[in-house]
Amino acid sequence: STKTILITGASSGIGAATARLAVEKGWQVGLFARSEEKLNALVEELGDKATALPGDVTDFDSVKAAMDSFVSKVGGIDAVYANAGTGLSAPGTDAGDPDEWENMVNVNILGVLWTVKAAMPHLKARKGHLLLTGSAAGRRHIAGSVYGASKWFVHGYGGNLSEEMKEFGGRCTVIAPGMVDTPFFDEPKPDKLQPEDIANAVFHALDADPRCAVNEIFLMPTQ
Ligand code: NJP
Repeated sequence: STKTILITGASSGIGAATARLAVEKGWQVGLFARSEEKLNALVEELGDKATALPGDVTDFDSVKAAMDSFVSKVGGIDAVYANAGTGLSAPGTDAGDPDEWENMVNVNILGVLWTVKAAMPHLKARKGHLLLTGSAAGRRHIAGSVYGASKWFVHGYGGNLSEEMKEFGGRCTVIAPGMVDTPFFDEPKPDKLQPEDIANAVFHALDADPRCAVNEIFLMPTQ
């Protein structure tokens, strides 16, 4: 039967590239993000295998409603990709902007928690697969990065979830990319990773034999 995946942060960059690859592979895809207009444009491009699910990851009820509405349309969820995230170059010292810190905590930490909580009943029902977008900055120490610290949370949480999800035969993968050429940056980055590279990594984890848990994928641009 047709596999299904719900992707957060699907309106651009890595999320949109993963949605395109999923549709190419015949999956039903739920596209979650705030910009309804961008999601509708993507559905227009991808056709009836895609469903726009506008919402905000910082609001648990919004994520839960989207999961429930996707399930009532496609029957269940095999995979959830918690990919929505925001990066601001906020210094971690007293020079940091408290509003930027709060926004990163809300989207990158709480947003992932709410997504996982809303996803879990559906993933349990199908021995499903959870994927999280972490970061190379969530695996190494770099200067000026409350962003990196929020991604260290994602790696810690995802690793623990890999253990907890064994209880029901589920799997969890954290993807740790270095710099990817997406609207995350104002300038194009043609030499860096492309969003399709991350989409391929997502499907490497999803397509792995059930005996194989791909817990973490670290990808860096060669340049
Ligand atoms: O960036 P971008 P990426 N509720 O800006 C959505 C991580 N990462 O693809 O809500 C729901 O194109 C936003 O949609 P909208 C990064 O930290 C990147 O590069 O409509 N959705 C958009 O679809 C992030 O976790 C690099 O504005 C919300 C998406 O998130 C992930 O990769 C390196 C939202 C962001 O797409 C995807 O980022 C790395 C909310 N409250 C990790 N707030 C890199 N690009 O170099 C935002 O290590 N979104």
